[in-house]
Order: sequence, then structure tokens, then C-alpha cells
Amino acid sequence: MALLSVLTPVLAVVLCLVIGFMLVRSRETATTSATQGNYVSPETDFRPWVDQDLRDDTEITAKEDEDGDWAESNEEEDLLHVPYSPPHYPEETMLERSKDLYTLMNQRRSVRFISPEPVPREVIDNVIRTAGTAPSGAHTEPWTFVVVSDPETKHQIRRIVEEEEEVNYRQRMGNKWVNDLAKLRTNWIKEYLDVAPYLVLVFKQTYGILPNGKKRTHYYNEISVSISCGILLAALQNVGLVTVTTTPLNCGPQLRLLLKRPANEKLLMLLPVGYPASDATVPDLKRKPLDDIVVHI
Ligand code: IYR
Repeated sequence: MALLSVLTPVLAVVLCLVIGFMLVRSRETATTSATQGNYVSPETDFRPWVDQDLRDDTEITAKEDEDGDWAESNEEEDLLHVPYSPPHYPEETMLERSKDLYTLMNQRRSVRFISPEPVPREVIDNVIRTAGTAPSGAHTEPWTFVVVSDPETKHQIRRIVEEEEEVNYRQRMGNKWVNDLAKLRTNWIKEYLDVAPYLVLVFKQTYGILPNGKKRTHYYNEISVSISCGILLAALQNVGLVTVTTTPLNCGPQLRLLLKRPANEKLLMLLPVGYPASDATVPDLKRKPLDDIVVHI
């Protein structure tokens, strides 16, 4: 009995440690499975958010750093600096151009009803070229644009996206998110993935590979690729094409494998591209006035 009363506090401490350890482990598993894009059990209270879905293997690569896989520096050779003199417009012209671009961009809408009408491939090439003019960290140009026009591949993409999106809408996103989207009338059925003549899948390269096989740091890769997506949207608008910016939650790894992209590439955005369907509708959204979005100091 005496031994038991001595052992009880020890047992209680051991029990607490075991429970604590198990809790930490279960949290780690939930986070890892979400970040790796694996299925998240609906029982876990974990609500993935786009940022988490986009988390890449920076933690892993930081560890690999010690293995000497990384290049010492991104510097290849010295760069020539050359004169730069783009047009300097008179103020009147500037005003007119600023208005014209605003008018064009203000007509841009996310369109979920896309026509199957073919679009010239050269136009898409030029749009992608334009997106590739974006600034990037240390000019690493950390983007890959996968342009899919093959109907069978488009259909496989649709199957992957719809299967995951159904789980997203039913379980992962949670009621608040689904309710917030109700007014946009979106759901997991994505007909445009079959119908649009092109699907553009934008991948961010979380690191590069140098000719000597060493890894090259892609500084600010996510913001760089995001900027290029913005330019891509403007380029599409400029030629009268439409798209909807989609970030299919939990689909990245499967789509990367389907499209045979390497492990350093993470899906950032999926854009169906084409002309709007003749009966396309969009929600009657209003944009915030200038005074609500600008602060002059
Ligand atoms: N990715 C889903 C959900 C979705 C999320 C947001 I935030 C939107 O503004 C619109 C949709 C989908 O594409 O349906």
C-alpha cells in the first residue's frame, strides 16, 4: 500500500506526459497532412485556408541546406547595366492612358461560364510572355505556366478538382466560408474545366536547379508569381478573354503529378481561359470607391 501511495504521483506525471505527447503528435499530423495536400479527416477540427494549402517545403529545404544541396550564391556572372529610357508622356496623355487602362480593367470580371470557341494559340503565348515580364526576387523568374488544351487532360483535371472541392465545400471549408460564398453561387461543379479551350496552371518554383545540380534560392517566389498572375489577368482582359482565378484547395500535389511537374513546383493558381459564353452571367458586384482604398499622407 505504501509503495502504491508513493507510485501514484509518479504514475500521474507519466500519464500526463504520455497524453501531452499524443496531443502534440496529433496536431503535427493534422498540419503536415494539410500542408502536403493529403486528405484531412473531417473529424479533425482543422480548417485549411489557402495560405496553408500553399505552404511549400521551405522547412524541408532549410534542413537540406545543411546537406550542401544548395548553391553558395545565386550569382552566376556580373551583369551589364544598360541605359533605360521608356517614353515620357505629356501629362494629358498620361491622364488619358490612366483612364483608358482603368476603364479596361474595371470591365474585368471573374467569369465561370466560358465558351468552347477556340482561341488562337499565339494569343495565349503572348499573354504568357506578358505574364513572364513580372518582376521577381533576384530576377529568378520562379514561374511555370502549364497550358492545357488536350481534352482528356482537361477532364482529368476536372475530376481531381471536383473530387477535392466537394470535400472542401462539404467538410473542409466550414459553414462560415461556404455561407460567405453563397452570394457568388459557386460550388464544386466546375464545368469550365472541360469547356474552356485552355486551362493555365500557374506553378511557383520554390527553388531552382542550377546546371551543376545545386539548388538556387528563389527569393520571394510566391509574391513574384502572384504579381505575374496579376499581369496575366490584365493581358487576358486586354485581348477580350475571360477567366476565373481559382486556387483549388488540396489539389496541388495531384495536379502536379498529373502534369509531371517536378517537386520544386507548387500550384499557385488554375485559370480556365476563353471567350465568355454568350449567356454568361456574373454577380452584380460593386467595387470600393477610391476614398475607401487609398490613404494619402
Ligand atoms: N475554391 C473554391 C471556393 C472559392 C473560394 C473563394 I475565397 C472564392 O472567392 C470563390 C470560390 C471554388 O473555386 O469554388
